[in-house]
Formats: sequence, structure tokens, C-alpha cells
Amino acid sequence: MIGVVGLGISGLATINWLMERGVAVRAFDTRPAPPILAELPDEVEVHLGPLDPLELAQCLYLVVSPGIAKDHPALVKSGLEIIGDVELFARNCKAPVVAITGSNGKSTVTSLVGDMASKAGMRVAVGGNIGVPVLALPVDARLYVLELSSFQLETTTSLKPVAATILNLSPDHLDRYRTMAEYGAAKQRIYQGASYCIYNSDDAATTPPQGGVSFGSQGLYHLAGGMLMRGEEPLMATAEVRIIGRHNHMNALAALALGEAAGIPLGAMIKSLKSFRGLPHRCEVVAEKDGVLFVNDSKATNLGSLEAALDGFADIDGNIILLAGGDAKGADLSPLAARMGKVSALICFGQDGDKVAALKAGAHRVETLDEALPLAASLAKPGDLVLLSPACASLDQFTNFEARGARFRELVEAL
Ligand code: UMA
Ligand code: ADP
Repeated sequence: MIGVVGLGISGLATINWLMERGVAVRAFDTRPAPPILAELPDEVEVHLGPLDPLELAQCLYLVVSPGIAKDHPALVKSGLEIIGDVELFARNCKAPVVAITGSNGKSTVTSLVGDMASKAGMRVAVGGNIGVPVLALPVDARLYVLELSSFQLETTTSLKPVAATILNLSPDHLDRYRTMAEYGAAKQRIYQGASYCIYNSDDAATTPPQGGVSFGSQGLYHLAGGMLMRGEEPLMATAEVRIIGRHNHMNALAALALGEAAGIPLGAMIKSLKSFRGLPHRCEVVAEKDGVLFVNDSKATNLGSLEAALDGFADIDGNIILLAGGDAKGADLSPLAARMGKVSALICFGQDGDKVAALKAGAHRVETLDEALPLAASLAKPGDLVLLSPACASLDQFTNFEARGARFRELVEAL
């Protein structure tokens, strides 16, 4: 009998995967009503509420959700081997894997590499932290492109990616890691056993111990003269890349390096870069009203992603009215204070709204996004940009970042 701890979408996929292979499962969740309870097969023995080490210990080993720290006292006390769904996937996967982590840009680069592979006619499957559990992916794919979080990497040892990257590292999840070094060490695990390591030449924390191929201002893949370059070789014009902003050009370079390592032909990668529109909730323009642009960057849940948005919009003619706040996950946001040059008004909401308001003199403090948006609209002048880029998680007031972005869109439409 194998224990599955955490009954969210990854737990459900794990249970189904094990049961399809004839393995008996015991399921655990600390929540009284976990999300997928109703979808569990009847044969599964379910334990809800505080984890009991004795009940856990009756299992052979535990497959634990990335949402639970693996040093949870009851898990440690059980004395059992603790793995994640990605480890179970890795032990059984025969096809090559492209593995992507980083504080920001993971989902964008993962989708992009997936799109490049499908443009090349490869049978590719895309999943992981991006929202499709790895054990729910088709088993007959010829290439897997996986977004991996630091939490997933902590419980993974057998993955041997054909290409792996840490895109960047900035403060995040410091409610679960004691230090940035600990967070960085979890991310570094992605390079273990990788054939090609792709790293960011502008971010030393992404450097693999064994060396590799770099992207960034000093990288093999870099930008020069309005072109995406590979060494001396121009690959395509930056103006032809559909996703905008310098951070997205860096994502494009990383995707090209990963794609090359995975054997995706250059022609298909360029075709993809010309058409891939990016994902919703990432610097997504939702409307233009009376000369004011409304941009939904709800996926900006940490310091680095807000920095990227502010840098990305540094060249607009007008000013930025910034909506930010939520759950700061224990981060020190103060470095953002130096980036407020373009921000004419800062409107803060949510649990850590005060922490955000401290970034700029005269910041407006409200309780909710519903109050923040009309205020922003009233302050905006033609040429300005109203930007939701919260630098915080949404969980204090929303189910997830998608719900926060969707609410922003509704509020804009209602203006
Ligand atoms: N929880 C409990 N008790 C439990 C189990 C979970 O309280 O016994 C709570 C925790 O607060 C936890 C949350 O429930 O954070 C979600 O856990 P879950 O097991 O229900 O999660 P899943 O639905 O299986 O989703 C997980 C990933 N969630 C996390 O890492 C928190 C999803 O990443 C991932 O898409 C999915 O597996 C498929 O692989 C989400 C995420 O927020 C998007 N990731 C973080 C991020 O991107 O910053 C790392
Ligand atoms: P992740 O999956 O790592 O959260 P996403 O691609 O979903 O990354 O983007 C999350 C946020 O980070 C968005 O606000 C996006 O605009 C921003 N972002 C995307 N790529 C980068 C990058 N390379 N550096 C910094 N921020 C980025």
C-alpha cells in the first residue's frame, strides 16, 4: 500500500496512476474537505485532518503533494521514504524531458518550448507546476516539457532531463524557505543528471555546477543590434517575436537554447516565436479606454515579476497607475521602492497592503481590488497605463491568480 498525501489535482492524478497499475492506496489530507474528495474512487481509504505518523507508517512509501513541506513533523516521524509525483513520473518515464524552473517566466517558457515542439510536428506533452499534473500526461509522448517548482524539485531525485534550466532567481516562497540560499538550493536540483544545463548569464544563482549553455547579456544566446543571436549567428529580429518586453525576449532566448538541446529544428522554433501570443494574466492587455491601457499581470506574485513589468513598460509615454498587494509570502519588498519612477499612483489592497504602500510616499490604501480599480480609473489620464501587477500571492482574497485576473477584467469592462 502506498500513501498519497494531499488531495488536490496532483494527488488525484497520482492515485489514478497507482490504481491503474493495481497498487492499493491510502490517501491523506490535513484539510477537512480537500478539493478532489468527491472524485476519489470508492476503494481508496481516506484519512482527513491532522496527519498521524502511525497511520502513515503503515504504507510502503509516501507520495507527497508539493503543497506540503516534506519536513512536516508527522511525515518525518513516519520514517518513510518521501517522494513527489514528479519522482514517480521520472522513475517510469522513457522519453526525453525538458525541465524548466525559475522564480519567473516558467509557464511562459514551458508553453513556448511546447509550442516549438508541436510546430516541429513532435508528439509533445506539456505539464507539471503549470497546472497539468505530470502523472496525468499521456504516456506515449515522445517529448515532455515540464514546469517544475522548487517544491516539486525537493522531492525529485531520478529525473535526468535532456535539457534543464533555472531561468532566474528572486525572492519567493520565503514563508516556506528559511533563506534564499535554501530556496536556490532546491532549484539547483533541476541540473542533477541533466545532459544540457541552460542558465542565465545575468543571474549567478542560476549557474549549474557542471557548467552549460548560457543566455542573457553575456550569454551564448543574447540580444544584439535588434536581433536574437546565437554566438555570432543572428537567429531572428526581436521585433518579430510576438511576446513583448525585455523579460520575454530573455524567455525567448532560453526557449531557443532548451529547444536546440532537445533537438527541435530552428525553423520550427522561429515559426513559434513569431506566433506565440503568451499566456493570459501575464502582462496581458485587457482593454484600452479613453486612451488608458488596462494591463492584467495578476500572475506577478513576487518581487521579480513586478520588477520585470515595470522595466518592460519603462518606455511608455504616460505614467503607470499600479495596483498591488495581497499575500507577500514573507518577502521583503523594499527593493521595489527604487523602481517606482514611472508610477504616478500606487494603490494597495489586501493582507499586506501596508507593506506595499510603504514603497511610495502618498500611496493609496484600500481593502480590495474592487475598490482599487475604480480609483485607478479616476486617476488615469490619456496615455497612462493601469497595471495590476500585485507582487503578492492572491490567496488572501481570491481562490487563485486566475480569479484575481478575471475580476480585474470584469471591473475594467464594467467601467
Ligand atoms: N494543503 C493542505 N493540506 C494538505 C494538502 C494541501 O493544507 O494535506 C493545502 C496547502 O496550502 C497547499 C494547497 O493545499 O499549498 C494545495 O495543495 P494541493 O495538494 O491541493 O495542490 P494541487 O492541487 O495538487 O496542485 C499542485 C501544485 N500546488 C502547489 O505546489 C501548492 C500546483 O501548483 C500544480 O499546478 C499542481 O500540483 C499540478 O502539478 C500551483 C502553485 O501554486 C499552481 N505552485 C506554486 C507556484 O507556482 O508558485 C509552487
Ligand atoms: P511563472 O510560471 O514562473 O510564475 P509566468 O510565465 O507565469 O512565470 O510569469 C509570471 C510573472 O512573471 C508574470 O508577471 C510575467 O510578466 C513575469 N515574467 C515572465 N517572464 C519573466 C522573466 N524572465 N523575468 C521576470 N519576470 C518575468
